[in-house]
Amino acid sequence: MKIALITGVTGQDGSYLAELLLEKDYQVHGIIRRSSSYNLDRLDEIHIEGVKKNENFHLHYGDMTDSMNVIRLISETQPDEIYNLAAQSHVKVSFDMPEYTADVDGVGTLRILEAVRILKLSEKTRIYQASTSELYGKVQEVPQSETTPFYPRSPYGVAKMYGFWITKNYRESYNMFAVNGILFNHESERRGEEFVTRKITLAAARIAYGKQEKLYLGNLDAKRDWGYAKDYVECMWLMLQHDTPEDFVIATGEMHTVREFVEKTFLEVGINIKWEGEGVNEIGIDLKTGKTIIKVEEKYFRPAEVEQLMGDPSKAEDLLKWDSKKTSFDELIKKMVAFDIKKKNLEVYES
Ligand code: NAP
Ligand code: F7E
Repeated sequence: MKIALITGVTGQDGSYLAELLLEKDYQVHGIIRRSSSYNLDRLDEIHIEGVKKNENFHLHYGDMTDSMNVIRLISETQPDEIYNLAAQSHVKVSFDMPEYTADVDGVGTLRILEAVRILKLSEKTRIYQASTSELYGKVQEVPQSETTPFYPRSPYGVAKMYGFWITKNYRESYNMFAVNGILFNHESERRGEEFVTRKITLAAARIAYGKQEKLYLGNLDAKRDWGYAKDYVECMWLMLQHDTPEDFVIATGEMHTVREFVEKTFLEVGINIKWEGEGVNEIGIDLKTGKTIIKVEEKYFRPAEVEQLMGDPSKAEDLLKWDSKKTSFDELIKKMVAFDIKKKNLEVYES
């Protein structure tokens, strides 16, 4: 039985990855943070504290800022594979908490790599580092591939840039199987509610059921390459099964605006949006009722924006036989909206 250690197991990707690895008969160890409120909801399929247990799934308290804890957990679990998914992953928040973001997302990666080296596990343990399309930031070419130069635009992007290079450096210096997955935006029913896609699908469900008046958004013209998280975690696993340690771009190769995401999502709940005005004065009107249901709010703008991202997934398609077209943009929206309506996450909500 293979042993995997997942940092960030309570996150969107960590929870899907844990399920995938359990299906593949792994012993899965996940690191969770101590929290005063329950933070294991995304693990409900495989674990409910004190209620439901999977004998191959083990949770341990830890934190990426605590080197001794990281070393002890790796020593105790002796993993064949480590998936380093833990991060302060919100780009806008990284402008408010740049030092913490650097510590967790940048130096945190070093802590994992150095622990593996100190414990003399370099030959046994393969490491996946959750790198990101935010490395491309102010894009230097379109689409972005493994050879496109980086130009990060946020403390998050810069911290992840350190994570990317230190992973590559340990691979080259110590011959470790340590790889970067340069993943473009990927979303799902489990996406954090403060990311734009989930904020929109939840708001559409609530507005359609009369539980919310308006949705406040930032830059409607930002363009992203949005995929489905469940498809992307499969690729993380494939990268660690590959013969040689290599970095891969994971993306759909399609780009859409936030505005388009809004329009399609609201259509899914039967609302046609008409746009009026410009910039911060732009509003989205429900064509049928004439009510303003979308407003632009400056507080959601970022000090430096990543205007567009679109990846070229050909290397992963060729070498890993990964299917970048498995879930389409429209299917992704349908899944998220259906979940948010069914979940009836529809308690009265003030933005
Ligand atoms: P997420 O939902 O925000 O999950 C982040 C995870 O990291 C959570 O489990 C969180 O724990 C944990 N975490 C945060 N700070 C930590 C700390 N100091 N010590 C230990 N754990 C900590 O993120 P995601 O969307 O699943 O993304 C997974 C990884 O891929 C992240 O590294 C992200 O930066 C990267 N990435 C994501 C995307 C995307 O589009 N989703 C694209 C490219 C790269 P709590 O639950 O306790 O907060
Ligand atoms: O923003 C714009 C915003 O926060 C997408 C993380 O998983 O993917 C994610 O980072 C776009 C940006 O994701 C709102 O300005 C407009 O241009 O959903 P997001 P992100 O910043 O792209 C990358 C690949 C990661 O690695 C990150 O970890 O949407 N936008 N209005 C808004 N964004 C938010 N959050 N909220 C708004 O109201």
